Amino acid sequence: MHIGQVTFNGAVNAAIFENGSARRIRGLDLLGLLKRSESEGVALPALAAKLADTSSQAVTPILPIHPPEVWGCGCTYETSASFRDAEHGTREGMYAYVYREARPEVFFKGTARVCTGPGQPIGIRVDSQFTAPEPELAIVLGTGGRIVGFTLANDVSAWDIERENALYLTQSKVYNGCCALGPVILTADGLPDPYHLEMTCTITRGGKELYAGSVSTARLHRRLETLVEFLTRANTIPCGTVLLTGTGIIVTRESALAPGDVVTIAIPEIGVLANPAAVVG
Ligand code: DO4
Ligand code: MG
Repeated sequence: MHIGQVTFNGAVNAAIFENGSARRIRGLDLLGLLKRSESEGVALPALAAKLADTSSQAVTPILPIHPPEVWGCGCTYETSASFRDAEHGTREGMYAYVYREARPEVFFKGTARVCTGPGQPIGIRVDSQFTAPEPELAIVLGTGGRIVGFTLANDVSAWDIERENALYLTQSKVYNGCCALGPVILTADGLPDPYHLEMTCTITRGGKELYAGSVSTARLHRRLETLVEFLTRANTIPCGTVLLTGTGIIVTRESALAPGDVVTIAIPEIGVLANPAAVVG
């Protein structure tokens, strides 16, 4: 099932998305629906089906969940690790180390405050000359790290700030509009095999394609359960936390984001997430 959120009369409502339209779940946003499914012990798709309107409306999806926390994983694809070691000229293959070793890179990406939904602007920091999209499969987690669904994410990052010094990672990763999510969440029962998904990413400028890339999640070097296990080790995450699983698509220097560029990320089973870029001061 595809679920997400819509706005109706100024309120955010959870909704089921099917055949291009949405059936609203009145009085609950997606986080509220997820918490209620846990407290009632009912599976999320079953509760959504029970509470949704019978009639559907042609409304566009917004941010599919307002996550209390968003975390990111890094160097989970070889392309991300080797690019970063080469780009940063690391002495000891710092990123290769993280790719190889049992403990993955896990970093705090922010809260709903920095998240943006389909069609909404993603941020280019005013002090960055090389901001890049990082298209990623994202997991929506329930209490205790249970995987309840999947969505698309753009872990927008100021690569020049990250490259200047590893200790600047937080500033390269966390700022206004740094995380796009959506367009909807595919519930876990609808995706028994998340390791064979084809993801594509394009950047267009003035209507012309500037960059196109793709990756299969078959190249993901970690099990999703392993990423969740490290995230939740000695770290009690709240229900509705979103975990970004790392990028396998590395854009070129020529494709550094400029205001007005549109980044489009797609996985057919989940949907298409498109966002224009804008400078954030
Ligand atoms: O430390 C670098 C971050 C890596 C990352 O975000 C990724 O591989 O997706
Ligand atoms: Mg990333």
